[in-house]
Amino acid sequence: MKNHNLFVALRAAFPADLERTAIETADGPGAPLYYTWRDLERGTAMLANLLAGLELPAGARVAVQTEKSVEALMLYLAVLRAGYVYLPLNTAYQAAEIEYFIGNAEPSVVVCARKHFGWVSKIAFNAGTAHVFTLDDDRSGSLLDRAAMCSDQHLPVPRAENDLAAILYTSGTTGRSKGAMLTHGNLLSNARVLKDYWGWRSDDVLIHALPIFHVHGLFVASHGALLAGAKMIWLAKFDPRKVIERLPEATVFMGVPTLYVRMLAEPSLSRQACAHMRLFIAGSAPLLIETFNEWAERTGHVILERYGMSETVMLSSNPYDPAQGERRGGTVGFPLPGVGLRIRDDKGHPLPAGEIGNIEVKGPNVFKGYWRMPEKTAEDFTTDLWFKTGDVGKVGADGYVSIVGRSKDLIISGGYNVYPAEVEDCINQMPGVAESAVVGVRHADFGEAVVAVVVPKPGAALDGAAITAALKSRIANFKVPKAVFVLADLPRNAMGKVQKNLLREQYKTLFVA
Ligand code: MLC
Ligand code: AMP
Repeated sequence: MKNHNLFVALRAAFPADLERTAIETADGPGAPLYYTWRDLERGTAMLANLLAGLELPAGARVAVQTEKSVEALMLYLAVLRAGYVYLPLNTAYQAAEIEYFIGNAEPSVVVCARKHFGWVSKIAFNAGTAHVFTLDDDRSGSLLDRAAMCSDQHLPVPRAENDLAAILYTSGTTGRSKGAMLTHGNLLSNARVLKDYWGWRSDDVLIHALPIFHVHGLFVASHGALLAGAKMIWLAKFDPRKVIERLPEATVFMGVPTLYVRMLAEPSLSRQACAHMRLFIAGSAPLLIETFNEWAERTGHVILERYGMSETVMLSSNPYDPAQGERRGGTVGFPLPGVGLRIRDDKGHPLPAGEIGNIEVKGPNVFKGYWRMPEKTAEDFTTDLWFKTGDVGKVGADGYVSIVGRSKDLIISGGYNVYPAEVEDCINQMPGVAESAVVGVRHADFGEAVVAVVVPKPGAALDGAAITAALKSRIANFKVPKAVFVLADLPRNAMGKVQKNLLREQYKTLFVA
């Protein structure tokens, strides 16, 4: 029987000459470091053997919160190779958030930074995790120490297309995060479609400057390069100057809009610097038309914008091949081959071309459901099994998809999702707080920024700076409001509902010139 393990397909795409460089580090301890394809083969085999030796139960989750490193990428590949389920966690998550994820996912293995071992292991052992390893970005820690003693020969464990490969937590409208269950088939089908659609080649060089705990950096970028047998220039932390310096050696770059905004602010960004590049791709948040136009003027390259989600990987893309159409700013292009995308009104009735409604999708890329949340899963699918994205948009008569808003109460700041309900819950638990409202407002750098309005209880004195400081220890830093206002009350309509649109209007120029 065919082995549908995603690792098998990625491994099959390695070049014949395993001594070629697969990844070159551009920053971090010891840079530049050169990892060959053989290093990836051997390193993932040793890590997979380490996992295999732990005799974990079938379907065991391996939760990972570490700094970005090539070894961390190898760990992801090793989890696939060993047939377990990878669960990446944003490094910004604080103890209470990690406690929820570990409690909810019940991983058998947790890997964390050495400096966090104390509190992470306590949470993990309390939740029943059997093994906690450490991994730092300088290749130290117990994970690699143990893997060094394992064999570098390993046969990828057989997996079916429908077997789980990863769980990605995405915030929920009610404040509780949901684990999106992605299968080997979801990830591989999407990676193959993107390889063809974007014309990936073995002589491509990708500048990888995104975090590897979300869909964009972990799947879209890494799978793209690996499936093409193409080299990556690896930045652990995005630095616009460093990226621009390396463009003359590269052919592909991927980023959230904030990365493009920051590169445009660098005088060194020029046509000449980009002359060797084949493709610039943007996604995860709306790319402003101003950024799209300015980029074309400064570099001579038209950014290709695409659209996706944790639950679905990539859904639509502007064309790469000019014969299929232009790359149109303000749109996310066409549904990818094999992806069904339709627009429905709130009652579920189909809408004609050009009309705005809810975006629903179907395809081999669409996830299996939310981890241990069957009711939530059922709610988010239509009766004919299309997934309700929570995005609002239209499909033009010429087939281009545009996203015009969201029906979900979501803020996207610098490519990270923030659900207002989660931040409000946290603020409302603080002493002296009667209630709060959190909204997203335009931000020149992050696209949107989180702003909170807080109402004190009668007689209580609240201080915005103290609220910010308290939030920093409880939620990831990108969720912490960039401004906190203390007001006597919140604007409400006749029904008593908080009018967030009025707050957005009031603060709309806070972070833009
Ligand atoms: C950092 N900060 C942010 C932030 N990132 N604030 C709001 N939104 C963000 N995204 C704040 C920190 O809280 C900190 O504040 C200060 O900025 C410096 O932190 P830093 O870590 O040094 O920031 P920096 O390196 O500049 O990070 C900015 C960034 C990063 C844009 C490089 O946010 C990033 O890598 N974003 C990419 C996210 C991504 O990969 N998304 C893909 C999701 S997948 P203070 O006050 O503590 O000093 C998905 C599906 C799809 O959506 O379609 O792809
Ligand atoms: P996440 O939950 O992090 O996977 O975020 C997915 C959400 O990001 C989508 O539902 C969209 O709202 C948004 N998104 C992704 N790509 C784009 C894009 N190109 N334009 C607008 N929004 C996008």
